[in-house]
Amino acid sequence: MSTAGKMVATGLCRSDDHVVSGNFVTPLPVILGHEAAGIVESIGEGVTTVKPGDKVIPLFVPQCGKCSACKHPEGNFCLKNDLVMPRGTMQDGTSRFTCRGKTINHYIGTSTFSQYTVVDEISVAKIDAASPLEKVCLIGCGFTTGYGSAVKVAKVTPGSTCAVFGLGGVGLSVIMGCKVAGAARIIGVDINKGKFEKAKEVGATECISPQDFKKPIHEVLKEMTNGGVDFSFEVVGLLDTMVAALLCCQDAYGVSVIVGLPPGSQNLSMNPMLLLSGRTWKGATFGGFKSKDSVPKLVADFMAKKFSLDPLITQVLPFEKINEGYEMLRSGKSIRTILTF
Ligand code: COD
Ligand code: ZN
Ligand code: ZN
Repeated sequence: MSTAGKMVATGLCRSDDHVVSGNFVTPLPVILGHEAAGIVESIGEGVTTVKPGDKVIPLFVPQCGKCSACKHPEGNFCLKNDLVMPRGTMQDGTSRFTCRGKTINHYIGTSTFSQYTVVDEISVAKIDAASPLEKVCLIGCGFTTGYGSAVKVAKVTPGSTCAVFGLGGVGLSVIMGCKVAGAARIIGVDINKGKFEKAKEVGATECISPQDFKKPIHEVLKEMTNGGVDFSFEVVGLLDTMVAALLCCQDAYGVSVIVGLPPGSQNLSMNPMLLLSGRTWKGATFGGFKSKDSVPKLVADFMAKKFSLDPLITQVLPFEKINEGYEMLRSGKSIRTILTF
């Protein structure tokens, strides 16, 4: 049930870099890359949902449609994922990549840093034939992760107040989701003030840096919002900001969503009273969206101009300049670099 595809565009996401730095462990050697769009070249036996020539987006969270997570109306973390216990293979346990005779591992079912890749049918979605692949590739990870965290996981309500910690590509996408959901106040929080302008461009109503205050940032936010925000989002990937995000939401009804993943396998300790007062603490991968069902719909929403992806794209480079692209991400100078093949 495999699909071979020609890559057209791939985004540079933090998580690929987490493999390079050792913070996310997956079998090596590996072809990284998971935020992409391409065109189907050929299909294996039994494949029915895509055909050669289709424009597609690979899905780093698959949707098998049969497991308990896929069958539950709210679940999206398909049990066939290769994120929790990475095997670095196709679903059948094999690899389709070699280099000078040596087997190369797959990466979370996608491996998009390659001119061609092979994915399982449950790890690919067909999208609108008219869609610009060098933009909609972002729907394969960063955009959807952030946007879904607001509209699907938190279920942001019209007129509400939101706080977003971390204004990278994912945080900006959270802001876009809050805006589409009708939030009245969206407060961006980042230690890099260079991120504020873009955040405001996509919908933040105000931005603050924790470094400008003597008080802890959650206290500042509580004061700014008469007792706490309705929805908060942690989009940095640090334990401290996870706690700050939880603390800054309203004690009795605030909802806090963890989007970031801390380095290593760090644990948090927290006071249960923070939840007994009525808060909700949530988290999700890929914005809580069932991937194969939702990606085509998100592309349709993009084509209908419900949201723009342009603010997320700092630069488009040829594939060969991948290291230059990662240098920009590491130094905080870029939001997303798109590589084209
Ligand atoms: N307080 C506030 N902001 C901070 C702090 C802090 N203490 N420290 C850093 N920041 C800011 C940075 O200045 C930066 O602007 C922002 O936080 C982080 O942005 P980026 O550009 O580094 O990263 P993103 O937006 O591309 O991704 C961030 C995530 C945390 C979402 C990502 O790294 C992650 O953990 N993803 C979740 C795991 C996941 O879903 N993986 C599946 C495939 S991605
Ligand atoms: Zn499943
Ligand atoms: Zn990603």
